[in-house]
Amino acid sequence: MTLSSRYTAVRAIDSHTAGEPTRLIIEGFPDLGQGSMAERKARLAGEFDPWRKAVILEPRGNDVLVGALLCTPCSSRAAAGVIFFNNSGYLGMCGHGTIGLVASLAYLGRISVGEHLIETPVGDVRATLHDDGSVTVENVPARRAGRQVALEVPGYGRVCGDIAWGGNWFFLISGHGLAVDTGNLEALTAYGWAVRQALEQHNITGDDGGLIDHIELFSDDAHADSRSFVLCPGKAYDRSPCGTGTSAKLACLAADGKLQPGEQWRQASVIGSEFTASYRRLDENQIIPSIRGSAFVCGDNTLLLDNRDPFVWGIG
Ligand code: PYC
Repeated sequence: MTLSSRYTAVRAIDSHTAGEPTRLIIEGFPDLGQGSMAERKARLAGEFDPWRKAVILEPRGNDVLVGALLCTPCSSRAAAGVIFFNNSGYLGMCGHGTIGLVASLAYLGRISVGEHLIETPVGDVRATLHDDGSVTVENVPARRAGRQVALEVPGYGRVCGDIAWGGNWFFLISGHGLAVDTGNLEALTAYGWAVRQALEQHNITGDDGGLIDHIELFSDDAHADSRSFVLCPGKAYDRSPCGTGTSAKLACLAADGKLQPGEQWRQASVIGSEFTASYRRLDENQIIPSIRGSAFVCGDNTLLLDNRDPFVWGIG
């Protein structure tokens, strides 16, 4: 394709995993050097953040979209490196995004059925592409850092939840009294956002001082073991059951002795899509979660950045 010098082209493979979209950037972003994924993420955030906004925000993207920048890995044993981002910033890991990455690499003919090592800013993960196209992600170690932490939330009163790491930090709440249902999204979002702000106001963080920027609300489900609503950092809700959120949930179930190593857990999302999950124990405090789900490629796009466009770097 020949483009006038007005345009910069960015090639993106779009997919969705259990309803949650991933935009995999495979060409056109600035060179971030040869450092670790954590170092490249810091460089992207510090020097080239407008590129994140250009591909994620309107008019090219939307608040729900999660971006994944495909990177050459540091290790020759790895199939890929990846940096995840969204409408408000950067993620440590992303479970649905890793499933989308693997489905997209398979679509491109770059990987085949089998196990693949993938480097992320918070550690290496193993992804297995199965014959039926589904993907299992063996995530970074997950742990519960706080049990039934009490919090005063303006407008809602005392709220208790667990704090857990699953590749991002989560606050997990069960006794909230809200219907986890697509008919109740506004109330779920308002509640989740109020909890998120209260956590920040009270300086309640992960055990490494990390911001707790994902809120998970659970309820029973007619088919799965549990149904969840996950509020993401930029106030959009996850259409999938959230891979890192399901990992955090497994860490809490393991810590409470409610799920044994190798036992299967079916986690449904608020829209009714599902991941199946299990874990193996790493040590007394940490587990290695495995999350299985399916992604579908839905676009093979060339995004154009026009230097005459007043909204070339996104709106907002
Ligand atoms: O699947 O881990 C996940 C995720 C994080 C944010 C949106 N999805």
